[in-house]
Amino acid sequence: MPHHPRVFSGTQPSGDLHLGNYLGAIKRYVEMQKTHECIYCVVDMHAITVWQEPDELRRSIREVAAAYVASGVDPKKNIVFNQSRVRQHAELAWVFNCVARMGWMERMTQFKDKSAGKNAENISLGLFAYPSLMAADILLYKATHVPVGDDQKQHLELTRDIAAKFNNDYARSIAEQGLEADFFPITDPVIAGPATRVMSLKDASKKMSKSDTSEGARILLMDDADQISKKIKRATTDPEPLPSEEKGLEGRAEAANLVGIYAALSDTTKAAVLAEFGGKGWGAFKPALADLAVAKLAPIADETRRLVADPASIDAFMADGAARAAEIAEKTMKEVRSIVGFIG
Ligand code: AQP
Repeated sequence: MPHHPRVFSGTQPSGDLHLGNYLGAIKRYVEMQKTHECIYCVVDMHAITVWQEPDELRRSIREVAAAYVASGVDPKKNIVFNQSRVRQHAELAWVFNCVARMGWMERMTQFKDKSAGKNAENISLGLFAYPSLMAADILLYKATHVPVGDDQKQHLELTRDIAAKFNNDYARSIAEQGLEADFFPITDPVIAGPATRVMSLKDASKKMSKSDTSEGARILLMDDADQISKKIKRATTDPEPLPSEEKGLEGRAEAANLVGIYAALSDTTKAAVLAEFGGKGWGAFKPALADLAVAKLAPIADETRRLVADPASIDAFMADGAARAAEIAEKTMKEVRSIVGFIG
């Protein structure tokens, strides 16, 4: 039997949300709730794989949950909660730590990047196990679709490998329990649209990221109009005018990035943006992009601020979401415990 279609995704409360998080993930969460049953998590357990000040973590958890809602996620129709509240995430992650192979984990490029250089001896064990916890987040809800940015593709492949190995290693036990042979679904990543990988405004060979030391490299969801305009104005570009067709963006990473951002913000395609701006210079395009970004982001920032001013209401919808999530999670964990051979 095919698995019931269900969407799961999450964002870390590990710093200020930026345009990449919004266009690559949160905006897509909003779109998918129109067609799917959705579970959106604030992944606080992932956040502590690198050090987080406890007060700052609390603030950030509420801000990310508020940003989901301010962007248009409906916490009544969907489930919105913070990960640590549903203990089964940690429990399933342990089982998956025993399913995943060291060789698989060692190939994860995000881990290799984050553990490279002088930090090598001082990184947490949790950072290495991060993708196994991510597989648990997704498979706990037997999610079939996961909207993410392009940087998460390899982690989604690992999730599929873990699901397949679990289904295979425990095939006999799964059958004995009277459960479907494809106990865990082979989840599809949903990486689509014109901005699956938003790049740094200062160096288009690097993705826009929370941990970039250059403030000017990223637009924050909470930036004001002035900051947004300045950052776009100072974004690195080449001297050529914009091409009229997408093919003309080849080899022009900065231009491709800004056109992709414009397309995603205005819910259109890069081709349509170039049909409008082809032949025009940056002096025309950058102010138009700045106006568009301000028009789209300012209402979200205002609404996020309004919501975080009342933390009790955020905690209330997260508690409600967690209770509904826990029901699904416990059903899966009960099955997993008996499949594995645990008693009780
Ligand atoms: N630049 C990006 N373009 C498109 N999507 C992106 N995402 C992140 N950066 C971009 C997507 O946002 C979602 C949440 O990401 P996360 O906070 O869980 O983790 P992250 O990828 O570690 O975020 P950062 O900002 O890149 O943090 P650092 O600097 O710590 O590495 C995911 O769906 C992600 O794909």
